[in-house]
Amino acid sequence: MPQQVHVDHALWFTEARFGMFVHWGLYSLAARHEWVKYQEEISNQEYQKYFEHFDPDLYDPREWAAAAKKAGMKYVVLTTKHHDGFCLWDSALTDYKASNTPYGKDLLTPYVEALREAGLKVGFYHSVIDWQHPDFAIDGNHSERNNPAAVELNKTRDGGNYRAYLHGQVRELLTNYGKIDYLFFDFSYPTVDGAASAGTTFPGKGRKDWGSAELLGMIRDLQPGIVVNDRLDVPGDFVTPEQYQPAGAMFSGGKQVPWEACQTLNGSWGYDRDNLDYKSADLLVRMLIDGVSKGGNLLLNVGPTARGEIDSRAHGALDGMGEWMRVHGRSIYGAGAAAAVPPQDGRYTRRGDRLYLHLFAWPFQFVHLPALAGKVRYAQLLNDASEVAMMILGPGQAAGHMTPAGQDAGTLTLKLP
Ligand code: FUL
Repeated sequence: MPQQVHVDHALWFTEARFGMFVHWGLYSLAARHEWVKYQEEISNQEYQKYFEHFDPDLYDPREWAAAAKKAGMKYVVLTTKHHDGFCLWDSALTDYKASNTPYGKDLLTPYVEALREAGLKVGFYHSVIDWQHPDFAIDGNHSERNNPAAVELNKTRDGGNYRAYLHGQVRELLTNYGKIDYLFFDFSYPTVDGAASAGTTFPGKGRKDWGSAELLGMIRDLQPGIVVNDRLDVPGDFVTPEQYQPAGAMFSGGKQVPWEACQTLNGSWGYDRDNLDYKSADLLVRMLIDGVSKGGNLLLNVGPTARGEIDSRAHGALDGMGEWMRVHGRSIYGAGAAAAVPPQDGRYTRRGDRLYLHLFAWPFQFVHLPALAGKVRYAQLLNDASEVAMMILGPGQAAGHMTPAGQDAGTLTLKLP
């Protein structure tokens, strides 16, 4: 059986397997991708209209928590600040925050309270990129990358000031909201020069120097139980492959660590009104199974609307997953990779002496599991605990006999001695 990799100080994380990512901020008003400021090169002045109209009257994080729970998720991760720099909490270090918009209030307190009430773990996402901060260097990943004044502007931008701001804000987040279980930083990258600023390197100004080791030290002091991802240029507790399903084990700093695939419902993280390209609940379930079968978690994203609601399309996907999780959750929570090689179009997950065989396609009437011949005590479908007959066909060959009973019945529980 492959070794199950976990975070030593936070077993809950790999037990949980399934969480909700929430991308929500000013870009939810533009409703066409969270990178809209960058993609359309919107100036701070033009982007200000979203700040002035930010008034999410339907914001009720208890509804988010209920939707996450119903879907079978165990934790939620909210964007405290995305790359546009807008802060959802009442930070003392900036005016660019929810409490200064027409909404006029901190959004994080009700969020953490709602999650705790629902028994969900509390996660924060925090962007180290900041297109609004006056000391954040303008480079090729910046919304102002083609600003003709970028080179001049950069001469006075001081990475040290930005670093102090970043550290100060993380301190606020980890001091003012009680116990925080999870932190997703996003993201450090190799130097990318913009068109106008090509060739500028900001010597001595600490460009993209997040002071990561010191920052991580502070985080561990403030929240010893927290799990932190690895997007700060230093090894983290876990890694966050983005919009793909890893093939197997993953590493950070040379050490095998838990991984969590973060995935969108429709390719955009922020609310994207006209994007109709939603993954089906069926596909999402397969992605979750696939991840767990390789030892990973799934962090599935929703992008609430500017009014603060998870829309019906996202609810549809979550509810569909919830239906599956209600009866199949025991093959997911606390489960991980198994040594056995699954049949075609199948995946194994394992928890203790239970081996779960998830069949993505019906193999007509029989599933052949030669490697398990004589090793299975009892076999049943997971959804209804109905028996699945087993036959030893010959040397080294075992078959489970199934009568297909509908698409719900795709998971077999194989009880091992
Ligand atoms: C990326 C970001 O740039 C996306 O907007 C999103 O937040 C994703 C989870 O991480 O790197």
